[in-house]
Amino acid sequence: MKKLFTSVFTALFILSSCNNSPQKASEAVSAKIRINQLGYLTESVKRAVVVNSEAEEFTVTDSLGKTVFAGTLSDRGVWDKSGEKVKIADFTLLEVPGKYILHVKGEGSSWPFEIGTGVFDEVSRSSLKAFYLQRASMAIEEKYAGKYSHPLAHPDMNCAFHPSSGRTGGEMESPKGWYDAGDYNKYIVNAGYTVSMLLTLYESLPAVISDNTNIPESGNGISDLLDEVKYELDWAETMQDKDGGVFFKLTSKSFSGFVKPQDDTLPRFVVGKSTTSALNFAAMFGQAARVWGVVDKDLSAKYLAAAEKAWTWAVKNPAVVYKNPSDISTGEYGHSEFSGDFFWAAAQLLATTGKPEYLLYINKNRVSFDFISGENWRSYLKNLGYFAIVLPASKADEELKEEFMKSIVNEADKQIAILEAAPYRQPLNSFVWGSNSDILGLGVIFAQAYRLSGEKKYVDAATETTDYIFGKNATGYSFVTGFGSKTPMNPHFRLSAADDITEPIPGWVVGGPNANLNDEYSESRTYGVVYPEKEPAKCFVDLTGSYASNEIAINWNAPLVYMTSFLSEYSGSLK
Ligand code: 9MR
Ligand code: 9MR
Repeated sequence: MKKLFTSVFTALFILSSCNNSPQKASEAVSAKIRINQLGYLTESVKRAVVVNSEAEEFTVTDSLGKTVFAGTLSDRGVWDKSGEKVKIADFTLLEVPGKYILHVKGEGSSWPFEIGTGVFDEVSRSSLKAFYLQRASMAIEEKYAGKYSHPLAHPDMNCAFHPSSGRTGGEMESPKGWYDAGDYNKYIVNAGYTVSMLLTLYESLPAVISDNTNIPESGNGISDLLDEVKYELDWAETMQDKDGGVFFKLTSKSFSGFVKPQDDTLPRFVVGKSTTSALNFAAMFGQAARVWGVVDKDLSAKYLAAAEKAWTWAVKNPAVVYKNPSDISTGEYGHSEFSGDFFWAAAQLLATTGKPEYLLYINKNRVSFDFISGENWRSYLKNLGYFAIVLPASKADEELKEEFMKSIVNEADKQIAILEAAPYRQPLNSFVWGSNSDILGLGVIFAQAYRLSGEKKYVDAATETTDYIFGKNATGYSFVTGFGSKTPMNPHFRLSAADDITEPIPGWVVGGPNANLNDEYSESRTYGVVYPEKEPAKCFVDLTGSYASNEIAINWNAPLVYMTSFLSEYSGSLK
């Protein structure tokens, strides 16, 4: 492949000895150049976007200021979602590891970026470590957390049953688990997607997360990813009722203030019980039973029994919708169309057990594999079911595996066509609450298609999709805290807002552009924020008040861990 391009390469590649043009000290970083601020893998596609510019050329300089590459900007037309005239700078052929800056005459320079095989290694570890820092009910110690340490908070040892749980009076212990997001609550619906996405990463690329990410369980001989997931499962287990049903959430009655976790002393309740919480439980424990089957047989058997009890409950109670009772105002994760939830749980249980009853369910209730934007905690579940069926460890029959593989690859092809046609060369066209997790979820589809087909075009699509997250987007932000030059400094994140440290906890992707402006200021909603720009792909504001564009959440970070780990692994550098 490389040989084929030699002539183009020589034409574009200006050797440093012929043309030395060190960056002018006065040249400013241009907001019109949108680049992956972390960088590009050595042998991957490398593209940046330049907006609203009449320029036709670009150059790239190395760390000594020497021009090492020159190219033409290609016109991509106007993007209706951002209102910008878009051009693409393609420097794929620059394959020398190093630190670089891209320049557009008359506009300025890009943020610095790197080319190398290890570009995503640190963020892959950090985005998983973020989950450790999100743990409830234990002291987060300095030796693991550095300056982000804090004392034990939310022990959750005396949680009263709210009447909506179906129990009258009494309390239970419900410790451990991760805080859901910028708030300090714990929700079964959302834990399910998150656990399943992380376990899917583990099952697809088992060696990807080592046993040395510096968490308390590091060095125990088990991947830190599994240790981290188990901390959530330990909590989720407490949420199963004796009849197999599963309580919906463990929360205070309303959201706490922006206080340190140890200062949030609002009483916490066991709230609700729904078909969705039972199915989230059945799916995550059904999958965990498969994963722990090779790590710990007893635990695996216990997980499977719990999962099947929850499944049975859901089959008997197929239409129990969760709605916040009048005295509860924390997250609702509410929906009432459960076919995707059922399909996902049945697929996990089929992949783990091979039992005919789950196959029968799947065959009678096929839900198609496709990408739907928004609310990944419910819209993406069926896709996680497909990923389970096609795993090497899956006990589903070959015919079903074949069919599901085709569905995944076909959808990936459809999304590549969308990416190719989009001015920015990314596949998302709808920007709602958590849009960054939509982008990452699309990336996971490409990564799965690559696993199934071995075709490089899926890695390229995954790469360009990930570039969006790190800065090749209409806001110019690298959306992951602590990674890139222009990153969110004020996420809607209680742990970070209350910790007296300027830099937010690193490794979290924020929700991203949200054209629904759900938190915008109005006369009736005096706590809202003002969005400076209103084009859908630009509806983002780095303000603590913006919970609808700038919060962090476990279900948004799980696919970030997936994508950055996938690319690290692909480049061969992750140890
Ligand atoms: O802080 C809350 C955040 O974690 C949730 O995602 C969000 C939506 O449920 O709600 C936030 O809380 C806000 C509440 O809904 C309305 N009053 C202002 C609160 C934030 O300061
Ligand atoms: O991620 C959720 C998003 O899809 C919903 O539209 C939104 C409003 O219901 O709630 C989001 O979830 C929040 C949850 O309710 C409470 N914890 C913070 C979550 C992230 O904003």
